[in-house]
This record gives sequence, C-alpha cells and structure tokens, in this order.
Amino acid sequence: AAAPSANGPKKVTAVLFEWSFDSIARECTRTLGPKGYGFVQVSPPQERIQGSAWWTAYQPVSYKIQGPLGDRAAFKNMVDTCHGAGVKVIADTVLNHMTSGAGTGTAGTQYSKYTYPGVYSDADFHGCRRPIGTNYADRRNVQECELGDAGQPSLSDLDTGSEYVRGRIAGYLNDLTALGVDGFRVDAVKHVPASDLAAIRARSTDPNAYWIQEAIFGAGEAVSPTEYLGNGDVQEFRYTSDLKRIFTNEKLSYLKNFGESWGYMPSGQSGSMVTNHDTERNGNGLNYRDGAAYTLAHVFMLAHPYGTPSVHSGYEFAGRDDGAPNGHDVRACYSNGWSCQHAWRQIANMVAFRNAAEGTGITDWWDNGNNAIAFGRGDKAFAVVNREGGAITHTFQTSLPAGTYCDVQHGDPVAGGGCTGPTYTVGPDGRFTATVGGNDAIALHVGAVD
Ligand code: LM2
Ligand code: CA
Repeated sequence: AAAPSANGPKKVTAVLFEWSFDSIARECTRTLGPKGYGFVQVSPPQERIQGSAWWTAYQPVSYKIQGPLGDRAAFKNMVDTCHGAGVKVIADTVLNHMTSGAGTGTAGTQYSKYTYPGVYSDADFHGCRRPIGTNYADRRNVQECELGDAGQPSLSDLDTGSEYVRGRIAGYLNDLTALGVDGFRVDAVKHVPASDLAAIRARSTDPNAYWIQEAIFGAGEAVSPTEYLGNGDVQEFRYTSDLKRIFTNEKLSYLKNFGESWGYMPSGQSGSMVTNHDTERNGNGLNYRDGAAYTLAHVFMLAHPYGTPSVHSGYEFAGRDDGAPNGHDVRACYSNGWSCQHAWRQIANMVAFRNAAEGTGITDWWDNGNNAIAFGRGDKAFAVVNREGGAITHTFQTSLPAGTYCDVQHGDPVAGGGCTGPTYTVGPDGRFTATVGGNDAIALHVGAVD
C-alpha cells in the first residue's frame, strides 16, 4: 500500500495543466506556496509527439524530459523552486502506452508504431493490436488492446507484464524521483493490470512516493477503480459527475451525507476534484463556463472533508483540441487565456481553510431544504454556500471559538491580524448571523481571525 508523501496538513494539489516548467516555478513562489497548496501537478513531462493539440502530452515517444513545457534543466529548476516554496511536485505519468503514429518527437527521437528508439521495440507491446472499442465488459480487451478510436491508429499498448517494460517504466519514475519529484498522477490505470502496477511500484526508489491513479468508474465494467487502492490513491470520478449534477440540476441540501455513503471509495484513499482536463471538455464535470456553479462547487469541495482534492487550473478553449496558449508560458494570470482557477480568491483562500480544518469531520450541518447549506469543521472552520438565486439571512450555529473572523470568500486575511474584507463575530454561544447573497458563499476559519 502507498504511504502518501505527506506535506503536513497541506494536501491540496493545484493542477497547472500544460503550464511550462518555468511558469510553474514562478507560480509556486508567487501563489501556490503563499496560499498553502501542498502539491503542484505538472503535465506529462516526457518527450511527446509534435503538434498543437493538448493531447499530444498523452502520446509518449520516449522518457527524455524535453518538449514544449521545457527541458530537463528547467524541470529540475521547477522542482527545486517549488520545494523552496513549500510545495511538493506531482508528475503526470503515461505508462500504459506509447504514441500511435510515426514521426519525430519533441526531443528529436524518430519513431514509428511499435518502434521507439532507445526505449521500446515491437516485442514490448501486447499482441492485441486493435482498438479497445466499446467493450469494457472484457478485462483483456480493456487492458491489452489499444486506446483510441476505431478505424484510426490507436495507442501502442505496452506489455506491462514483461520484466523489461516494467524496468523501463520504473526507470522513468525513478529518474523523476532523482530529480526530486514527490508523487505521480498515473494516467489510464484501468488499462494496466493492478498487479503490473504493483510490480512497477515495487521497483521504486521512493517507497513513499504519492500515487494518485486515474481510473474512471463505469457501471458494469470488468475493471473496477477499487482494484487499484493497493497501489495508492485513486480518483473518485463519481464525485466529479455528482457534483456537476447537484450544482446544476438538483439541490445542495442533498449533499448532507455526501461522500462514502454515496458509494464512493474510502475518503482517505480517494482523489476528489470538481473537474480535470478531460471532464472539463467532455461534459462529465463542470467547467469554467459554468459560472457560479463552478466556483461554488470548488468552495464546497475544499470545505468538505471527503478525499484529497485537486484544483484543475487550465485555459479557455474554443475547441476541444485547442492547445495551451502563448507557448505554454504564463507570465501573468488572466492573460492570454490562462484562467488561473487556483488563484481565484474564492478558491485559493479555501486552501488555508482546508489546511486549518485538516483532521476534523463535518459538524453543525444546516440547510434550508433547498439550495442553501452550511457546515462546520469542528472548532476550526465554518462555511455557508448559497446557490439560491437570492440572499438568505440566518443565524448559524457553529463550534468555532468566540472571536471575529475574516470572511475569506470576500477578503484576504492580513498577516498579523485584520482582513481586507468583511468580518463576522462569533459569540460565546458559537453563533453568528449573516446575510449571504444569491450564488455566493461565506467562509471562516481559525487561520484568519481579525
Ligand atoms: C487519459 N486518461 O486515462 C487522459 O486523461 C486522456 O486525456 C487521454 O486522452 C487518454 N487517457 C490517453 O492517455 C487524450 C485525448 C484523446 C487523445 C489521447 C492521445 O482525450 O483524444 O487521442 O489523449 O493523445 C488522440 C485522438 C484519437 C486517436 C489517438 C491516438 O483524439 O482520435 O485515436 O490520439 O492517435 C485513434
Ligand atoms: Ca494496457
């Protein structure tokens, strides 16, 4: 089993999707460290196919660290800079397959299907050699055939049962570890037998590396995400689709028992997210065009104790395939289409809320039977989320110590005391009265007192 490489109580990951290594280094110092993020996730750093679509990242050519995000030196500098800012680094790693086509990769490697000089040749791939298609009821089809659409060249599926392939993959992970990487998002694990991943993990030079595995739950499928819990954490995709449904079509009051009682995997072993790079495009999760529902879902996720949350931070896109703007370089947030969700006050300030609340459960739940909810995290924190069209006024019972708290949804705490926005005073009885606007929220925690 995996021991997450802890960063104290700081467990929130910012996923800086397709940001260059240099841009991530700047952001670790500028925002991620100061806001309390424990981890930053970098897109697949290995040599990829050329092209402008973002999904070139998921078509490995070799394990050289060189491509549009930067080179090996820039990668190493990013890891060191982030560590200096108190932020650990997770690398998105693609282990199931290599690219489908033929050409020259971003580090100059000339490849063709089943031939990737310096790494793999024909014998290193499974024998199926046709697309998986739609049959997810057949385990071998899912794990030995090829990802991709029917009728097109699909992704060469590595024979992860082979000792040679396992050694190569482990060598890549261990190289990243040597560069200082603390954990891995493991792509497409449903397509790799859990036992193959365990054998790869067993070769790790960092037994504490954090693994967050991507396995999308599908009812009736042969391969279940729970099979991967022995290797590390697994993302709970039902969390993502349920949050979208609740925040767009249903009632927030339904969230009262949200979490494991909804049939989810164990909270302590699951990744939670409002969306990722796939679900923001395919409709299975909310995206930045969803306005208040999107922002408030983040407030809820970060206030709520289920899972280990990640905040996807990407860019605006007109078409599904659109690659990262401005050559992957993010000089400033909110420019050139970079959305910087991780830095929005309503989201970013909830990271410190969650850090302050770490280890506590839900207390003092309140709802109006419809779309206004409030809950505390013991004597550490309290949040109100109002998805009603209009304002609500209520006297909330909390378990907070008496005091005056900064509402971190509308202001920032000032070092040494004070708040740039509104404050609320919790009385000795633990109560405070507030009017919360429609599609707005209030968040108080013991790390932001006036
Ligand atoms: C993942 N998780 O399991 C990634 O999160 C997801 O973004 C990846 O798909 C997928 N698995 C494979 O790593 C993306 C993208 C696909 C794209 C692949 C490979 O969503 O559209 O497929 O990356 O780049 C593209 C074409 C597809 C073609 C395939 C192979 O869209 O039509 O299939 O390349 O040439 C023939
Ligand atoms: Ca496979």
